[in-house]
Amino acid sequence: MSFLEIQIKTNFALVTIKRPEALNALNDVVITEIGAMVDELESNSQVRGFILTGEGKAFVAGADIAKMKEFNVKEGQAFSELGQTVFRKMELSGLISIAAINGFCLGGGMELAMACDIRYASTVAKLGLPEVTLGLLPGFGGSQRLPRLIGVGRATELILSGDMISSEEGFRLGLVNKVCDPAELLNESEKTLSTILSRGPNAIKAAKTAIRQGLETNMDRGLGWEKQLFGGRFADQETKEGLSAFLEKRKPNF
Ligand code: CO8
Repeated sequence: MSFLEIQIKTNFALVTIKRPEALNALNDVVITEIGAMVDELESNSQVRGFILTGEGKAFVAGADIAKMKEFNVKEGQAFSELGQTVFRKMELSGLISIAAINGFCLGGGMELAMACDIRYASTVAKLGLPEVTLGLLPGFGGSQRLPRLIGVGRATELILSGDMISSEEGFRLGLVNKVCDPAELLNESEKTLSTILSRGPNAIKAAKTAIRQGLETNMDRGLGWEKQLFGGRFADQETKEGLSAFLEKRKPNF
C-alpha cells in the first residue's frame, strides 16, 4: 500500500497513515487503501483489532482540498459515497478499532476517527469539522455520527462554527475517550486494545453489534437484538469456558 503502513503485532495491527507532506489528507487512493486494510485484517485470523494513527503532525487534516477544488456535483457525491462506504465498513467490522489521534484531526480526518470504536488523543491534538469554512459540510458521515456521539446541540455548534477544539475540550464533550501525553499515546492505546482483546472474542463482537445496531433503532427493537445476541452466547463454547472459569476460580482460556 502506498499511503498506509500496517504492522502486525500479535493479535492486532498498528496502522499508520503516511502522507505527511499533505498532513495525511484523504484522497481516493488513501480512502481505498483504508478499505483494503480492513479487508486484509479481517482475513487474517490472528488479528482482531487495529490502532489507527498518522505520521507527522497530523492524524488526518481532512479530505484532500486540492482534489476537491475541481469537483462537479457528480464527483462530489461519488467522493462522499466512497468515504461513507469505507468508513461504514470499518465501523461495522468485527475488528475493534482505536483512533490514536496524534495531531490535527480535521474534517474527513475527524469523520474517520468517529468511525473508530474508541478515540484516544494526544495533548497536542486539535480536532474539528471545519468544512463550513470552505463552503462545504461534513461528507463522510460526520453530520450523522457527531450528534450520535455527543448530542445534537453540541454537534450543531461544532459543525456550524467550524471551530477547532483541543483534545481536552474533545474529552469534555465525550468525543475523545482519553487524553494522553504524546509519548504515551500509542502505549495507552495498545494497553486498552490488549485488555479488550483478552476478553471473550465472540462476546466482544456481539457487544459491539448490540451497541451499533441499538444506536440505529428504537429502544424496544434494540432490546430485542440484545436479547437475541445474549441468548446466542449460550450456544458458544467460549461462554461455557468463561462461566466455568469464574466458578472454578481460574482465568478463562479463550
Ligand atoms: N488537503 C490537502 N492538503 C492539505 C490539507 C488538506 N485537507 N491540509 C493541509 N494540507 C497541505 C497544505 O496545503 C500544505 O501543503 P504545501 O506545503 O504544499 O503548501 C501542507 O499540507 C502543510 O500544511 P500547512 O502549511 O497549512 O500546515 P500548518 O501547520 O500551517 O497548518 C492546518 C495546519 C491548520 C491543519 C492547515 O493545514 C489547515 O487548515 N488544513 C486544512 C484543514 C481543513 O480544512 N480540513 C477539512 C477539509 S474538508 C473535508 O475534510 C471534507 C470531508 C468530507 C468530504 C466529502 C466529499 C465530497
